[in-house]
Amino acid sequence: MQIVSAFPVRHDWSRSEVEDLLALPLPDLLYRAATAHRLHFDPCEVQVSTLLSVKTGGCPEDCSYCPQAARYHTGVEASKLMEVEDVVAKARQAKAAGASRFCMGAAWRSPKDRDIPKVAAMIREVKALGLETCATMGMLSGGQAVALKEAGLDYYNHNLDTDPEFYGDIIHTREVQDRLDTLTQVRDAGLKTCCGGIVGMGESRRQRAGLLMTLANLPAHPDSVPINRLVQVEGTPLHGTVALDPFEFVRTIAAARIMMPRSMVRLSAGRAEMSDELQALCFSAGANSIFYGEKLLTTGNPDTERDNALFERLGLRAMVVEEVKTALNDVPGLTLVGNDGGCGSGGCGCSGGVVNLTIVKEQAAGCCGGASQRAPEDGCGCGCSGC
Ligand code: SAM
Ligand code: DTB
Ligand code: SF4
Repeated sequence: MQIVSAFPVRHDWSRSEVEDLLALPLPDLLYRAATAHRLHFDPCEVQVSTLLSVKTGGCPEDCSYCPQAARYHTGVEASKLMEVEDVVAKARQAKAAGASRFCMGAAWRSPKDRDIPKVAAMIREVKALGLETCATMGMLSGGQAVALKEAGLDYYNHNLDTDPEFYGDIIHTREVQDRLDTLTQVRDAGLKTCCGGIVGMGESRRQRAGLLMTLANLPAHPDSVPINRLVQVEGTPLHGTVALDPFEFVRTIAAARIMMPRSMVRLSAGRAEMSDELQALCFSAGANSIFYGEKLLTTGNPDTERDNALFERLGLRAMVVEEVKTALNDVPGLTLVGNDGGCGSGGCGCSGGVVNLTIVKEQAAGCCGGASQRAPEDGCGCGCSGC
């Protein structure tokens, strides 16, 4: 029996292929993304991370979107690296509120070696609470990445932020290659990578395709892919940028899900300005991670009551710990089978799906194997007795 997956993990995407994906009719794009999502995850589970700015403002970089760049007048006051016990107290609160991962952010171009012991102590103590740990602190040397790993760091967030072709329009104080070099140090140290970008910075769809292509063609797909919608902050050069069509944002999430099917796709910054309906579309398009808690780093996030109510209304559950589901191909009794133009059972009369795939699970006589992809309790809809 030929075993295939309609969503192989690929690292050879071309820009035009991604543009074609982004240009699909929305129902087709959402169907493909939702199918990819279900192959690797429970679509009703959302991983929940909480962010804390452990060193705020005063950053020497000139990222045009960022309220923490010292050169812009955004009202963000620079502060020193927080004390370890204050960080741990915040992490304890985040855990009690239901977060499974705690992400510590610092407004640095890169940490100084002298900062590493204190950051390592924060990581060790947060990890000891039973939380997954993540840090985002700018560029790292190989030695710094190893030191953070040894302290118990699970993830390092370092975004590519935008299409390499658009990068020079947004940031002038570093090159894309600097970001790629840090990602290499992070992977080489055995850390998991969290890497994504921002949309809504005035980029074209072609440039959104370029960002997704670059992320998916990294040597390993990032374990987490944050898709941020630009939070427009007064005083930053990007304040006043024409707002992105919300459906373009949904398309970006869906394409990320299809292209990086085993990664957590995070509906990241910008949720405070999104309607519940837009967020619901994003979850349906394959987003399965959020930042939870009233604040991101310096800007607002939906309050926890609003998020709890949203999860309740949508029937979503928070993952207790991030537990990336085993690929279906690894589950005993379950096989992915190529399915050209029909469900493969023969004579059941169904037309097959848009996605060239049948999931066969210890197939009962007369069953089409669930090719119609409906929920099992509804029956497969092909006239057999149900899958
Ligand atoms: N300084 C480090 C760095 O740049 O990697 C870590 C902190 S930086 C604030 C982390 C990420 O926040 C950036 O890569 C960017 O994707 C995101 N970010 C910053 N300002 C944002 C904004 N106004 N809207 C959306 N995302 C933003
Ligand atoms: C990411 O991709 N987005 C988060 C996290 N990683 C560090 C940060 C969003 C920051 C939004 C602007 C602010 O709050 O300062
Ligand atoms: Fe500094 Fe990071 Fe903000 Fe850029 S995004 S200005 S590097 S804190």
